[in-house]
Amino acid sequence: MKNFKSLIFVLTLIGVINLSAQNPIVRNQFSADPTARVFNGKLYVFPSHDIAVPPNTNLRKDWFCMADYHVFTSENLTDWTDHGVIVSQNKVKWVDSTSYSMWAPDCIERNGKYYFYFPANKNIADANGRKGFGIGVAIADKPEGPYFPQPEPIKGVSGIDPNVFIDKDGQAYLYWAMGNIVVAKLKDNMTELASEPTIIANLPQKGLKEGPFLFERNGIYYLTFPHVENKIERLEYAISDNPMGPFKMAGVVMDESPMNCWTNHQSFVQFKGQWYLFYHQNAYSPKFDKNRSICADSLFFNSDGTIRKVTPTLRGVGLTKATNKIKIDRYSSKSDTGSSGAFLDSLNTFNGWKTVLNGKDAWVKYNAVDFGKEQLKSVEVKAFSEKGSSLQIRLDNVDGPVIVEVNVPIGAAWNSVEAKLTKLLTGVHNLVVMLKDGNSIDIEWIKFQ
Ligand code: FUB
Repeated sequence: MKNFKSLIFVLTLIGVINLSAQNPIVRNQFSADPTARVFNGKLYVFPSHDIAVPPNTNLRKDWFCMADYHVFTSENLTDWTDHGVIVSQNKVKWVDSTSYSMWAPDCIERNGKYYFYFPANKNIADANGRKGFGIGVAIADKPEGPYFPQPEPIKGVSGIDPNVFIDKDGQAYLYWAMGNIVVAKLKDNMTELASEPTIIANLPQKGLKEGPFLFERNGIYYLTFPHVENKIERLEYAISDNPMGPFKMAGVVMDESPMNCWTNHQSFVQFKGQWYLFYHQNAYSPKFDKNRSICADSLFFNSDGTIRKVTPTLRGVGLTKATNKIKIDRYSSKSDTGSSGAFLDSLNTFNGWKTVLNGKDAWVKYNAVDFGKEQLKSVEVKAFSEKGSSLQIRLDNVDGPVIVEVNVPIGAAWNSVEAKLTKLLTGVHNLVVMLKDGNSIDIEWIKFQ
């Protein structure tokens, strides 16, 4: 037991520990600006890492504070592993290690090497006397690292939010943001520009644009970027038949954040046949939108190649194992009245949420629960109900068959209640958790065995 505890401690220290599925994906630290890539059949996410402003610094309390980068992986979009820090501000020669300015990164593979691109404030002025943001490259033999940063940032580039695209003919392009979106060709060594930077034309002129991410599908080059059309950023895209343009505006991929997060930042990836949009919101920090959390949702194209707008979900992507503690507060849908989610502890939001069902027929629906091959026989529910109450779990939808009724005894303390299923379950199912009578119930999780 002691050895097991030390193993968990060590794994936590180096960051190799499984995280949960659902949105947000990363549940023990802030994460933002996710770039998702598929390397060797595995999904890798390279986000930036928001932290609280360290004490005894002169840093702005109302601004981004970012000192390093982690990488996260998943083979099934359900289980995620944090591989720990790959690049940090105090290990890069050219970076001002007091600036906490490691903003949105990217990573790409070329000829068996992995190139990690990141912006940060420079500690030395360039030939024109400018410090500001440079973009650096760190190189690794494996996507998890170790990454070795180049001693200098890329010459001729000042700006943020690097994104690299390699076309079918092998030509690599670097995109970045500096008020406008800029593109230049990269040399084969991936660390030097091969052409003069060009501002991409025909994009909206009014309102900030940043965070370019370019991908190609069926011969269409999609240049996607956050843009402030109104008050905060939304995700937009333009299309072209050439990675350098000219581009034509094509629409909105995601509207402004319902949580009022000022920024958003996107990447698009196809994994095991399905397209996904990775983005961020401020789910764990509703009052301070510079502490963000990455999310993923499925993405679909129309037959003419245009992108269908994505609505952010709590449920996210990937199957949830029935034998795990299922946080149904990450529901797929809910009744119009009587159902809500709330933080378990608003002072420690990483503890997550609970579901509150209050009012006759209040329900939440939770999709894609994997009961596996073993026949599961019972459910355990962590809940409380001050007046005592009971809930039903139904299959598929609100009118679907009841698979179990759970009585939650009177009491204001969290309780674990078990009940037998009316039928043995295997395979993947959508579940509806519904209040049977009118007394309110708070639910932390449900779990099958
Ligand atoms: O994370 C810092 C900055 O906020 C990024 O570089 C921008 O894209 C925005 O998300």
